[in-house]
Amino acid sequence: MAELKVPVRGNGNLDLPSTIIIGTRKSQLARIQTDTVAEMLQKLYPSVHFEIVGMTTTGDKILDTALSKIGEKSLFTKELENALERNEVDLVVHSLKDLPTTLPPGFTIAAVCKRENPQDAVVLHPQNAGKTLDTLPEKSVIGTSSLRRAAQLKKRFPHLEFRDIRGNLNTRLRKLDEKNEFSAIILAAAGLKRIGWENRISQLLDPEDCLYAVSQGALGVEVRAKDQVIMDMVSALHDPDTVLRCVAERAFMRHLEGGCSVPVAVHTLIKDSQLYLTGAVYSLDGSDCLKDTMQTSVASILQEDSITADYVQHVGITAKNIPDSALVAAEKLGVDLANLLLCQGAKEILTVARQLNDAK
Ligand code: DPM
Repeated sequence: MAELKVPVRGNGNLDLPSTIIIGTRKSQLARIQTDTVAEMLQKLYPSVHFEIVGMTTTGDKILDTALSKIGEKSLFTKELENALERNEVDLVVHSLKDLPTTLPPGFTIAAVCKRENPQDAVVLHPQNAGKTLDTLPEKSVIGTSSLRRAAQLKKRFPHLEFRDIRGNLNTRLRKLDEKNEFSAIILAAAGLKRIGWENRISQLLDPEDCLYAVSQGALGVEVRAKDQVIMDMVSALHDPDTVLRCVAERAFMRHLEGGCSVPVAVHTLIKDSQLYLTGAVYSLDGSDCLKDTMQTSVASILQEDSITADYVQHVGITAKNIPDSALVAAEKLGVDLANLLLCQGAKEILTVARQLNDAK
């Protein structure tokens, strides 16, 4: 079949590949996320044939251990990256919050799609319908294996108890509904919405109750960093505001040397060309907390002329079609806020949290 020339944003005309293979994990959420991205790409590039290949990752196999205890950072990404490296797939769709802030050499995030609501949500056991975290009885057990959620909520709702729950979204909801172990579980609203269970959300947690995880609610598309044609094609999916927020959040996390295994949380907002970043670190029980907010101008996002020609990465993200000055400002904001908290003792809080969690 003759290849059509389709204009690609910021890059003139390109010779498009005839087939693009997309790798995905096999969970229902991963598949839905991958299908969403594949559909957006198919609309942009009707002449290209998109094929989806499902794969199992280590993270899908280890179902009995809390994520924070597994140490290995690229639990859900390694097998998919191996397939990318071997050219078995050309792109991989992830929840951006599961992607480490430092990617292995040779890979980059070529698209960050418009973010869903990044807030955490409460899903109640059916017998608790109508209740909130405030009104649940003393010693009600809440399921989460996120140290970040547990730390913040223990402090804010001292009458509740927190217990690990693992497995993909389907498994967790089944564990909640079919057993009487948990009164409620905490999950990302974005995942619930994507999987069609938005109606199970009884409460969205505001920033005062629970700051969210770095990049929560955003999808990232990982590619081979040398594959400029694919990168340029996929870059059309970048949502500029989401990119800037996630660059700031990821830079904050990376500079703190945080990860899945420490309680680090954020909140970001873009208003009148100002990017606001709130970041916090917690002890495991939430009693120690360092939290601050900083802001920077990302006004240059409106000036097309500052777009660079190079494939520069910012915390693993390549966004050639977004002004580099705005990306630099967002990254610096994350680093500056991390430094501010480090000066106040963030490193000590995180070190202790890590040690206590490892010893559990
Ligand atoms: C990471 C965490 C969790 C996931 C840690 C955190 C939650 C683990 C748990 C890094 N990845 O949030 O503090 O609750 O035991 C994950 C989910 C999504 C992506 C599910 C969820 C979907 C939402 C999204 C698991 N990764 O958090 O409810 O796209 O952000």
